[in-house]
Amino acid sequence: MSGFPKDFLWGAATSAYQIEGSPLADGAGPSNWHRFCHAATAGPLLHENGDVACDHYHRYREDIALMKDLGLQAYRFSLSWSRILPEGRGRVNPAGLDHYSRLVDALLEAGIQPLATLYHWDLPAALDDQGGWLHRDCAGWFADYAHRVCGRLGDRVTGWATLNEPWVVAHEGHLQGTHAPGHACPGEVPIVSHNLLRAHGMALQAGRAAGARNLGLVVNLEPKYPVSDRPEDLAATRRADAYMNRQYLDPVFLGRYPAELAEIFGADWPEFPEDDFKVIGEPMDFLGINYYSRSLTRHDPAAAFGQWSSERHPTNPRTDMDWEVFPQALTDLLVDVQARYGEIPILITENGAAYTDPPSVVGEPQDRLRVEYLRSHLLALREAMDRGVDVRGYFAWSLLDNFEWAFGYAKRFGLVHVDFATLKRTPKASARYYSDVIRSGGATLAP
Ligand code: IFM
Repeated sequence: MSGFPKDFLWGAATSAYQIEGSPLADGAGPSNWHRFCHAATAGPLLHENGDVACDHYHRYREDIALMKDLGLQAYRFSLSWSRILPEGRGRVNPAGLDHYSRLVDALLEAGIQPLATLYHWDLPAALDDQGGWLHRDCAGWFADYAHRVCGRLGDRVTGWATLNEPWVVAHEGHLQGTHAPGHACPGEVPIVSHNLLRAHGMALQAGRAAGARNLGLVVNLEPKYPVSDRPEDLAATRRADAYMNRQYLDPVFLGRYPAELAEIFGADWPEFPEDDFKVIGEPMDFLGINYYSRSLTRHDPAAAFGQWSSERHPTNPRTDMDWEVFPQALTDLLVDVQARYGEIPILITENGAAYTDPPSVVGEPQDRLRVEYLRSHLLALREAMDRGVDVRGYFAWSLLDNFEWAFGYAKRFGLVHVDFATLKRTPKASARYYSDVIRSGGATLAP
């Protein structure tokens, strides 16, 4: 196997609501996640919220110093839409834009490339009141927001992701009800997904018109493997793959939805205007892929949705999310994506693992399982590159332990430990390990 190319980009990722805290500071409006967490009847399982999180809103300079110390070359963060447009559209809150402008300048001063995500799940509550992603106009509201942000930061931000993981927005927010806005209504899923994809295409156009360069979409891909060779398990696997993975990539690259979706949604599957697919298919500069795990699929006529059930391998190791550790699937999915959709520069925009770090007596937490997770996945990534996949960079999830949505603060994904009582940051062994990998250009990744 060859090493990583010299210009390969090494980074780490976070998102606004998960780390910033102070969600209403300096004129910001509430987001749907702020409201979801504070609702008496819904909200995260642990009844926690992002009010303080890692206080990155105030401590970003300290965090950038940490990134510099670790040798990160790029930092992927998201912008809070409702800090910038408190009502989601119309009036701009200059303090919100100024905050991100300072963040970007501080990153550039530290020699770190800023990669900004425009939407990582925190929708302005005022737009949620109007239907949120169920409202067809939400795509246009998002494009207006993209235009304003790209107009202000487009001269300095080196890469833009329009959306993070549209599948999670639709599935957790509208089918499972475990994420904001907390709906459990299967018929909403295709509408929300379609409006998110339209929003993505329109934001590409609006961002470019405002001067932004290097724009793409971030999807989370979870390869589906059948539990057996029985025809019904193979068909169920195709449905599960269409629902989670191809639902987003087929319209973007092939101009149509996978046929299995009509079968899955039945009478809830809408007719979409043909012209929408021109917008959705607006060419991208890169594809961002988040990879964590794979799942095994079984035909299951009793399943509440789609007639399949998902399983984890019974004996392979799992992370604290109960996600199977299976690096081979990262190689497989990258090879498959390139074969199905053609060559496009790919960034691994998230990859990482939640583990309860053993308490350290002195010094840094010895998170050996996370080190092994990173090592094995970087080797799997390099294998895909050796097989001809055009991967340009890798972002570990996450820089910091943070607010893991419905799981609150119980799941720790950070390379850097955060003591949520004192907010003290302590790099873990995985941070040092990753730092060595970066400094050696991947050469320290012994197979
Ligand atoms: O924390 C999330 C992130 O917000 C989106 N991708 C998956 C991560 C781990 O669950």
